[in-house]
Amino acid sequence: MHIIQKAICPYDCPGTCGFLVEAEDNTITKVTGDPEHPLHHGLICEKMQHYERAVNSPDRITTPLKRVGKKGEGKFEPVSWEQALTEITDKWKEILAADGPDAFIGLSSSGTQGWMQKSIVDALFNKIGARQMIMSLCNGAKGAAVDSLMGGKGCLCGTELKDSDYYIVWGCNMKATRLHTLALLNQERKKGKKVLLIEVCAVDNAKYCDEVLLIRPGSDGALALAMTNVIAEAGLTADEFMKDFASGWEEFKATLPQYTPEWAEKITGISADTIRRVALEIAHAKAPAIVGGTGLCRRKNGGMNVRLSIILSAITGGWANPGGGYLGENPRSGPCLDRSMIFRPDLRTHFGKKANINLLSTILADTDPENKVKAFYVSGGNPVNAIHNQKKMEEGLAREDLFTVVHELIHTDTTAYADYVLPATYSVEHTDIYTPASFCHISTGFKVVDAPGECKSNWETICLLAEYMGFDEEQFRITPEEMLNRMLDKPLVPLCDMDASAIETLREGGTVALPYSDHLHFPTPDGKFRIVDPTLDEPMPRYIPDFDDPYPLSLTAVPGTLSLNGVFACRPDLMEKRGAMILYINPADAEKRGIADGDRIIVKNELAEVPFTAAVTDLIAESCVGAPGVFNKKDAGQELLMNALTHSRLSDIGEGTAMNGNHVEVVKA
Ligand SMILES: Nc1nc2c(c(=O)[nH]1)N[C@H]1C(S)=C(S)[C@@H](COP(=O)(O)OP(=O)(O)OC[C@H]3O[C@@H](n4cnc5c(=O)[nH]c(N)nc54)[C@H](O)[C@@H]3O)O[C@H]1N2
Ligand SMILES: Nc1nc2c(c(=O)[nH]1)N[C@H]1C(S)=C(S)[C@@H](COP(=O)(O)OP(=O)(O)OC[C@H]3O[C@@H](n4cnc5c(=O)[nH]c(N)nc54)[C@H](O)[C@@H]3O)O[C@H]1N2
Ligand SMILES: [Mo]
Repeated sequence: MHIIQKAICPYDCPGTCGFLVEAEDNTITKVTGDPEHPLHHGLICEKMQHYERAVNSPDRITTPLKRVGKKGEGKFEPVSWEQALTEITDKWKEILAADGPDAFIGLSSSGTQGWMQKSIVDALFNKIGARQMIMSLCNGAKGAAVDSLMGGKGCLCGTELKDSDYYIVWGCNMKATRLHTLALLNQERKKGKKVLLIEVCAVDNAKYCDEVLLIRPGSDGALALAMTNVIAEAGLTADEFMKDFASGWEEFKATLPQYTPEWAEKITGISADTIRRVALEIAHAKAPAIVGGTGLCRRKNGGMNVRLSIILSAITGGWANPGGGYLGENPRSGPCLDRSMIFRPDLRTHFGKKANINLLSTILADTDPENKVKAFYVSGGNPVNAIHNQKKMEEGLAREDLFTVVHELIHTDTTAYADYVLPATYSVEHTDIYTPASFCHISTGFKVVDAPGECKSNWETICLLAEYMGFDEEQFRITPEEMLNRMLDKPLVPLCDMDASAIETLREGGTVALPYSDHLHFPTPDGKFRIVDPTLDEPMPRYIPDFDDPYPLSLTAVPGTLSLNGVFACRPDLMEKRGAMILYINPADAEKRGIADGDRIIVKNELAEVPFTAAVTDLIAESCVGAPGVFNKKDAGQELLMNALTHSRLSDIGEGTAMNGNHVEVVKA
């Protein structure tokens, strides 16, 4: 039988794209963009164009597996679900009885962004009372900056950018992570609107922008302060507007004169003349918009960098005009459905230790009897390849007294350490709800085909584990389709105010556009844009530097255009096209070290020495080196990867990742 069905991309991009799946006799044959998607109109990325190659991959795990070799060796034998479930839950019961729930860590990571399949895993962790995870690996500091300034609401939606008249793409690789925004900006550029890129690594995006400011890593706060000062000095700030809109503007304005363009030139490497010129361009725009990525927030000073960039976007009053503002995250005007019906915070009775995902390697390697983790459950995650400090991560995972279960689609360098591996499903094999980080829409996608072999979705797997644990909550006995119906029976604002056809669309599988949020009033204590925030350690925005490490080059993670973290490692076509593990380095930094394009190099710091191939380019800032993509050991052809060089350290606010705040030296191999 031939069918065509609407589906939604489950991955962790800011867009949740819509696509059409064609299937023949229960096998996916083709994937194309959904031209009826109300916001993306059928544009999908190169990775998803052949999603069927991932779903039909011969490398999929299709039965439960039990470890037979040493930890890390990746040797398994197939076992039945019944055996796996019995042995896993017997072990969990033993650990919980002997060591209590703090000995249990559960990681429901970025594999799928679907509400059902992601949050049901958290429901089980809540019921067990597992350590409470702080999931701040993407953009903890950026989220905290948006919370501080705007009470977490009021960002632009991606489609509002059509009305902006000046674009500042700030620390965001649009080509990799925001294809729809790139397409929209390409269109608007043709009308004469300017796109300015502020980047440490402009390799992928320079050609789509009118001007690139290559900035020294982590110095964005200084640039924003100097531009704000130039605009204030020129008398171009909208002081009357700011009085109503913001709190703390006059106090902050009084601090600005010290931040001259000459001061910022020394810190940022951008000339004082350029800073003046660009600041005045921004001041004269009616509705300037910042497209704010995560790059500048993944640092010790990350939250401060983001606060200062958002403040700059507001001071000329552009937020009052359509298209003016900050595109960051969570632009919606309300939660629209009650997600807690799935993750069930009310099931938690033990509120013990917390665990920050950025510190996971240190936590797993800790052998102090008071802190030791004994059980680790991973769903949709790959800590060995993707999380900081690879050597320590493997040291922890190799512990004989750590019982690890990984629910996965394919073998990764993390499954190699598992005691049991359980076979998971692709998004087209289960039902889910999706909301994007940077647009105002909500979608549902229903199961299209049956999963191969004995694969089970996160939902089915968690329900079985709950049953074997003896948990009798009804939550663990219903289907995701039933849960979806229950949630749609009780829609929240703004969905409940919408036409009944919106709910119908979601019941059938499709996308509903939600209203934009209010960009002038915020759920902060006084309803205003909070420039000075007394609840923070640094209430008054000012310049603070990044980590001061003993190595000269700042190592930055650049998102791979042909991968999404480790997710597309199952696609040999994409991995071959991507090629070897390269490191972008500026010609001046390369020359100093006698390095030429294509040379084998060693990148080192206090944590590790990792081989790369040098890609010399003047599109990366001096004193910065950039490593695109997340690799696994097989594709890289080596044991140590980029995250062997990244410390487990946190940003200034939001307990966020400081993935880009690491320093290295580079030498010829
Ligand atoms: N193709 C693809 N898409 C992805 C991903 C992927 O790996 N590949 N990952 C997904 C995930 S999990 C996430 S969280 C999102 C992230 O997506 P976004 O939030 O949109 O951020 P990125 O596009 O990763 O932007 C990071 C950019 O910041 C730059 N940068 C780094 N440090 C600095 C700095 O100090 N100053 C400035 N000005 N720029 C800096 C980097 O060079 C990089 O280009 O993307 C998602 N989409
Ligand atoms: N060097 C470097 N490191 C990075 C980044 C970077 O750009 N460069 N990006 C960082 C960011 S922003 C993030 S969010 C993290 C991501 O870190 P992780 O979430 O730990 O890593 P992913 O590679 O996204 O792993 C997701 C895994 O989930 C599996 N999966 C997919 N769908 C499902 C499903 O439905 N069920 C189950 N059980 N499994 C599924 C996939 O096969 C994949 O192996 O990496 C971070 N680390
Ligand atoms: Mo992420």
